[in-house]
Amino acid sequence: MIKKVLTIAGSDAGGGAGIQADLKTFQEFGTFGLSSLTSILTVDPVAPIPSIYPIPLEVVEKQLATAFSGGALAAVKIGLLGSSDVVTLIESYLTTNRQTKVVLDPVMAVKGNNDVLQPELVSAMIDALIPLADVITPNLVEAQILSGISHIETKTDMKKAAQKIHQLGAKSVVIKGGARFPGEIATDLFYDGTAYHFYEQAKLATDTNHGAGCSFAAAITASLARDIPLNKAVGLAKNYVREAIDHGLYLNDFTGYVWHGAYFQTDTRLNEHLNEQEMPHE
Ligand code: PXL
Repeated sequence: MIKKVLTIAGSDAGGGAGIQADLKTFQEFGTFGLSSLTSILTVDPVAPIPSIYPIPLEVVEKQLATAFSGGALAAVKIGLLGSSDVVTLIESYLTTNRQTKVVLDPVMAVKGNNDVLQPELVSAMIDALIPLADVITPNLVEAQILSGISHIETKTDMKKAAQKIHQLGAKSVVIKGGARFPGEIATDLFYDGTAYHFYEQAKLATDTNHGAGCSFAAAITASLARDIPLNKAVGLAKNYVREAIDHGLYLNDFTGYVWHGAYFQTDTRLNEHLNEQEMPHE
């Protein structure tokens, strides 16, 4: 049976991050994607400034009721929330449905717009969602906020931060070093409460990386739904996102998105089937 995977997140009208990144990634990983939108994010056509429009709470609730109408899903990813009211709602759906395989991408800032960095949202996330998360996937900025370690600049700092975040109640922690981590190596750390695993690759020179964090967490979520062990899921997600960044595309002069079809070569798959087509008879 095809596994059903839900994303609870914001819509990125540009198509590279948020719900769009999640659904595209779920499909690439051979899972059936469902979505509950918490907000809609638009970008200014002439400047890299996003605006965030929250979805009314009752509409978020109706979407969650739809998504969970057949019971728990194979896995759930949580991304951009927008308000702390949504946190209580999500907590109640996850616990009522005894949802397992919950991946929390603790989105606290969107490039160019810090509106989501509300302190009450961060504390609601810590109180209600982190204890329900099987995996939490902070980037460096989010890891600094959650761990209270103000500068994460070395692998030792990363380990300390992962340990602190693990103490908040997430079963596993994956810190995304991303472009911000100093040096030439893109470094991610996976900590399951006992062992530390580093994933290291040379950084790419391209800046088509919008949507990388969402796609990474979505790839882990879909892999979990498919019963892939976490240590392999993280490595697969990293390779998937690396190819997506390497083959990214520009929406306009200032926003470069990752291409979700790169790793599994979606574009050439169609051609193979096209070649099998015979000319229709008259
Ligand atoms: O990458 C964080 C993020 C999360 N969710 C949505 C976004 C973005 C970044 O743009 O648009 C909807």
